[in-house]
Formats: sequence, C-alpha cells, structure tokens
Amino acid sequence: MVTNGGRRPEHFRAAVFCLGGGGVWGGEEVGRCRLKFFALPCSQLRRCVVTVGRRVAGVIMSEIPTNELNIFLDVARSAACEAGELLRRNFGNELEVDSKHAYDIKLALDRESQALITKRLLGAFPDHALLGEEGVDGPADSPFQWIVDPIDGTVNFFYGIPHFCVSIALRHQGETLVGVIYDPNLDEMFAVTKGGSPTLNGRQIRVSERCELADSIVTVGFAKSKESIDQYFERFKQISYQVRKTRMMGSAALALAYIACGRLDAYIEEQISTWDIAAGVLLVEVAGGVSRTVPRDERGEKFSICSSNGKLPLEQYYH
Ligand code: 2AM
Ligand code: CA
Repeated sequence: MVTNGGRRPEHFRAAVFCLGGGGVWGGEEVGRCRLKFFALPCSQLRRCVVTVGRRVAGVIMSEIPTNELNIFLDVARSAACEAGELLRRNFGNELEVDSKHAYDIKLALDRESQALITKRLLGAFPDHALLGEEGVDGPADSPFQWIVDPIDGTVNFFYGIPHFCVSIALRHQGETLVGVIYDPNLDEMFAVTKGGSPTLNGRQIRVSERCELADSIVTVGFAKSKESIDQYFERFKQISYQVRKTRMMGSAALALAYIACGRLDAYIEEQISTWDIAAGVLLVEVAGGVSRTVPRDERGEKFSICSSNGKLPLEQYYH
C-alpha cells in the first residue's frame, strides 16, 4: 500500500527509507517517481517511509508473506482446538458462575479458556499483544494484536445449548490478517488469512448466491440494554416482514462463519464487541461477502454490524 497524503506523486522526487536498513531489492513507478524497496528479512519488511527532502511524503506498508501468515494461522487453529476441547469436556457439567447480570453470564471457564489461549499464542509470539473478552496481555505497544473470544455464546453454553465457539483473530497495525472460529460441538474449524482461501475443515467456502430478501435467512441480535431492545424491536419487525426467516442463535462469531459458508445470508446486530466479530468479519470478506460496522463506544470495542453475502439490498440496516 502506498500513501502520499493526497499529494500528486508526479510533483515530488521521493526517497524511500526502510526501517531497519538493507540493500536495494527492487522498485516501483508511482507517477514519475521511482520508489526503491530494500531487501530485508521478511519479518522486518513491514513499513517503509517515503520522504521528499525532509518531509515524510508517504508510507509503504509491505505485505506480510503468506508463509508467515500460515504460521500465525496454524498456531491460532491449534489454540482454538485446545480451548474447544476444554469447552467440550466441561459442557453439561456443573459450572462456576463468576457474575450474572440481567442479560448476561460470566463463567470461570471463560477465564480458563482465555488463559489457555493466551499461553499458546503469547508462548509462540511473546512480543505480540492480546485483547480478549476477559482482559489484555502482552506488550501494549506491539503492532501485532490477537483478538480473542474464549467462549462466544456463553449463555448458550451455560443453558446446555450446543451452539458456541472459540474465536481468534490476529491484527497487524489494526488490519485483520488471520481469523479462526472453532465450534467444538460440530468439530467445525473455520479458518482464513487475508488474501487466502477461507475454509471449513480444510474445504474452501463461499457466501451464498441469494440476492432476494424474500429467499434469505437473516440472523439478528439485540444489545442487552433496555433502550436498545426497545429501539431495535421495530427493525426486527421490519426485517421479519421482508425475509424468508429470521433466526437468533446467540453466537455472533458463528453467525458470521455461517454467512461465510452460505448457511445464512445476513447478520444484523445493534451492539457487539470487537472480539465477537474480528475473525468473522475477515471470514465473510474473504468468502465474498461484506460487513458494515459502526463504532458504538469511544474505546472502539463495541460496534453495530450488518454483514451479508454482499448481494442483498440491506442498506437500510447499515445503522
Ligand atoms: P458472548 O457469548 O461472548 O458474551 C449474542 O447475541 C451475542 O452477543 C454473542 O456473541 C455474545 O457474546 C454477544 N454479547 C454478549 N454480551 C454482550 C454485550 N454486553 N455487548 C455486546 N455483545 C454481547
Ligand atoms: Ca465470550
């Protein structure tokens, strides 16, 4: 990616500095400028600064090589599998409840699952950061950040409904590069890397082809405050008139995974957390769909979302 702050590239002569140094590797024409890239070990070739005289004219972000993404993906997959196994073993057992609110439950197992995932991910990548539903870990200034939901669908889990999952994503400087969603009940592993092929248990998946609302199945979710339930009910009524069926299944991550593989056509939710949707949004995007997210808090952790196969006329639900 090359940015030049809106200036027309033919108006300046550029020099490129690669953070970390190295020899010349190649170049690229941008307008009339020839930008030089530098040969560096792949792990260092992240960011080049383009300068004109003393001014920074732009930044070149390099792609993280596929083999490196696949290493991240493998570690994420095995951490999700291990956490899924922990959930499967505990499903149906007497559970220790950490806290109960009017609309939500937190289990000791949420924390245990996140601790296990953290150990695996930061054990493999100690310089990475981690943001999970149950807290943060690792160096806060790391450009790499794992986004973890150790149980998505905790209420389902607690009530013995076998529809919950583990969701893990990796972001690099805010861009999601890797996502896995593992459903331990069905032993279904959804996995994706940016620019790769999204898969379900190793087989390539794609969003549905349905383009009429009347043919579609849309899953919806409500935020847990009274105000938002009251407000959202009207929209729920409206969409129910338009589509074949609505569903409320209780796991945002699985809703997105199901869109990515064509089981569902859209998902609309008023307020959802970043760890619920980080992996799923990448899955949907790479599988051919689209997701509109609108921030709902200042910390950037809560969003409204309208995600679909990209073929349905859902603009009115873009919040
Ligand atoms: P959880 O099971 O990880 O808590 C249910 O519609 C979805 O909403 C689930 O993915 C659930 O995630 C999520 N959810 C639960 N509590 C929430 C909250 N307070 N705000 C936003 N989303 C929440
Ligand atoms: Ca959770």
